[in-house]
Amino acid sequence: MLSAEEKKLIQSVWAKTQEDFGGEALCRMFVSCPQTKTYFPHFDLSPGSAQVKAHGKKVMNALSTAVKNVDNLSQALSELSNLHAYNLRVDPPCFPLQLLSQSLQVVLAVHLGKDYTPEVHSAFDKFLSAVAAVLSEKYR
Ligand code: ZNH
Repeated sequence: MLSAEEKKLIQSVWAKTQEDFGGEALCRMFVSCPQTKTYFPHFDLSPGSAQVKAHGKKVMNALSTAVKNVDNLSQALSELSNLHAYNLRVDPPCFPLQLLSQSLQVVLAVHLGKDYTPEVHSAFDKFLSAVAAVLSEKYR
């Protein structure tokens, strides 16, 4: 799992993120893997869509909760994990989850510039993998 140092890096860098990073990450995911759009048939997915922005905020808020509860992710994200496993059935779970994590890392790198050091990148990569593992742990 994450070292104390990595947790500190994530917390300090998370404070520099903005809600609209989520929408940007979603847009990147939709472009890099158009198949992921099929989970959002009820959304307007055109550039600048208010629905994508709103959904991006929800994702960022969920990640804020995860950052605050990094030692207790399973419990903190339990409801979200149920939602993805039982209702949304994002399948196969690890593939789109990884795509969104990668998209978010690119968004972080673009916006944070030199603050997104190799150490921060590495810590975020581990953190997002841990979140993805929790979101997919209830799949059967
Ligand atoms: Zn998800 C939803 C988060 C991934 C798909 N999500 C959701 C929400 C949240 C989230 C918070 C909201 C909930 C409520 O409302 O309650 N996700 C999340 C996160 C992640 C994710 C954090 C990672 C990291 N998802 C994902 C993916 C996909 C998805 C990858 C696919 C592709 N989700 C989804 C859907 C939904 C959600 C479809 C629903 C939407 C609506 O609204 O309808």
